Amino acid sequence: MALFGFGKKKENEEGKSPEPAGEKQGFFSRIGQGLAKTRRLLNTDIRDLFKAEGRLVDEELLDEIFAILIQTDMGAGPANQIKDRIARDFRGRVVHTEDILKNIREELASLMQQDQQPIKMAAEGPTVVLVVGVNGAGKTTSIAKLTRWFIDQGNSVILGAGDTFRAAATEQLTIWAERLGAKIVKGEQGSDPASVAFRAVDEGIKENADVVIIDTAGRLQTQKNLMTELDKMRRVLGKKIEAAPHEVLLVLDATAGQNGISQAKGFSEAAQCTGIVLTKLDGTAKGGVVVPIRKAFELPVKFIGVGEKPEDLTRFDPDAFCDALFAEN
Ligand SMILES: Nc1nc2c(ncn2[C@@H]2O[C@H](COP(=O)(O)OP(=O)(O)OP(=O)(O)O)[C@@H](O)[C@H]2O)c(=O)[nH]1
Ligand SMILES: [Mg+2]
Repeated sequence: MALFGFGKKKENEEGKSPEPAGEKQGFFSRIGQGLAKTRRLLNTDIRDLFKAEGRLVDEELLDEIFAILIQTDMGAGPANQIKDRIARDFRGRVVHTEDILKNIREELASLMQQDQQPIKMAAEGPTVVLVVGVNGAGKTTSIAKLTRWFIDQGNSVILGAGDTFRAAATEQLTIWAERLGAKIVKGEQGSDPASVAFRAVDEGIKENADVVIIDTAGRLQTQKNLMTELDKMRRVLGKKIEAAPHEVLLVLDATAGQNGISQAKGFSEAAQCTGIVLTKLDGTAKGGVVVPIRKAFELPVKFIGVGEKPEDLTRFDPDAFCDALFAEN
């Protein structure tokens, strides 16, 4: 059950490999496309500052670079850090775009570094993943993507439709489950989500499933009763399997920018999250937001979402992420 790197892709229903040009190249083009908006700023806009013969690194250029960096939502501190490094290395010299881009890429990757923590898999029995976050962050879609990811790695998946608040939420997850070939455990609308979580893990044990992923309704940290409900879900899961939930993934919407981060910090602590799934990176030029997220949370960014389709998710790796941002088309 290898859960590292880019995964061992299986063939899809049509018998075609989804990444015919090779896994790594497929990863770059898919993620690169998904990150197009951020890439346009970091790669294209910075290139546009230079002429073929190069440009003198002076205050004007440094300020122009800073102005572009800041638009990615990386924060003023990190943008200054990158600017200072460029100044230190190149001030007073005529340089070419590639020198500067290499510099930015390296500095950015180092700002995003984190422990490479894969999904913590249970030693035996199903690995239980609870997925939490505010309304509309992309929880249910991310569960579809995670399901695809786990299945692609040879794992069987059972889903728990723990958002019993809205009938449409269960319907949405049921459609994904059918499409992806995963079993789903549901409850009546308005029923106790902890009971759905309990039954989902029960089913996972009976079916000898590798992974059980549980959806939850969107909530805010200020909604005390709903936060208590999450606690109850955790407790119930722990009764069934001692170490469960093995992962509590906090889904964050990248388009919410820095505001979203400060809100989510309290949430993450209250729900004892173990990792972040950063969604909607395709919809924003603010891909630099990974930097303040890394600063604010003592949690690794485990996955990123770059679209609405099940394949639009990848493990977050700072170097691969930066390579994709700076890759030439
Ligand atoms: N472009 C883009 N859209 C996404 C991504 N992830 C989710 N979405 C869209 O965001 C919207 C909300 O996604 P859901 O998965 O329903 O969000 P949720 O957190 O489950 O929402 P609630 O259950 O209502 O709290 C949907 O239209 C998704 O298609 C992503 O990575 N990129
Ligand atoms: Mg949902």
